[in-house]
Amino acid sequence: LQHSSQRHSINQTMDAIARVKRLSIEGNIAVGKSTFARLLSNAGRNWEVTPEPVSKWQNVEEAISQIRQPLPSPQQTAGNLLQMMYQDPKRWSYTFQTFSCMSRMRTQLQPPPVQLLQAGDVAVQVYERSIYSDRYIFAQNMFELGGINSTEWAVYQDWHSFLVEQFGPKVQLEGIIYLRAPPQTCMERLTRRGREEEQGIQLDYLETLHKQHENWFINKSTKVHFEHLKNIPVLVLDGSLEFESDSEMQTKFITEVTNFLQ
Ligand code: DCP
Repeated sequence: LQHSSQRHSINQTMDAIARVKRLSIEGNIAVGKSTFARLLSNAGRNWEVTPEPVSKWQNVEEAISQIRQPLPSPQQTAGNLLQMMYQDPKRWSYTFQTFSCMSRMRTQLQPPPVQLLQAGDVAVQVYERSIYSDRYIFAQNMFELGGINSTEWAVYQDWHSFLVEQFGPKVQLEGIIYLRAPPQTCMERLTRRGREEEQGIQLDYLETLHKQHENWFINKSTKVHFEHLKNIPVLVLDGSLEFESDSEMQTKFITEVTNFLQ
């Protein structure tokens, strides 16, 4: 009996997954992904936005203790991994990329909320970034810059591919929205928002990340390893526009995303 009810719930989950379209919003640091995600959360009642778990990376201990028992060694405090990575990239980039991808996998594996599935024929789940940009934008960039060495890169790619293959459709995306803007614009926004850990970031770092985005989404020269990503639809939007206080532009963006989903 337990077996058949388990099977029933797996079938329900798989059915639910099939009825949800999953999109990720991609773009350089500080381009405005969170603002855009908030905008999309108002696009329809069957849209759900999952914010990026940045705060978890800023306080690793708290993030972990919410999931399981406190860390085994009380004398040592697990700290602000985002800050550690920017202060000492060679020491901490691999650890950071492991933890950020893990926290995102955990989020992407959550089943879609029930109300989302009841609300309409097509439910839309929007993520800020994805386990794919973690790998093909950030980790790859850090490897190319020398913050991740070739052994760490091999290990990262191995577990990443293994987990994506194991989780299958649950972690797949149906489309990508690329908020595209010049690195200089992102630099200005980054300085304006003043997230403490990021204050040492230089324009040339944003330029390398911009190149990674362009290689994947525009030039299509990034080698991706998963079938579902090879021809994934990409909607490119002009992220340099200041849409936060422009309702006409917001409507235009929402229409573009809605059409993209058809
Ligand atoms: N980061 C990283 N590696 C990853 C993911 C993120 O180094 N795999 C870093 C870059 C930023 C911080 O984490 O310092 C958050 O990055 P995002 O660009 O994802 O988020 P933002 O808050 O900058 O997005 P936006 O301002 O566009 O909403």
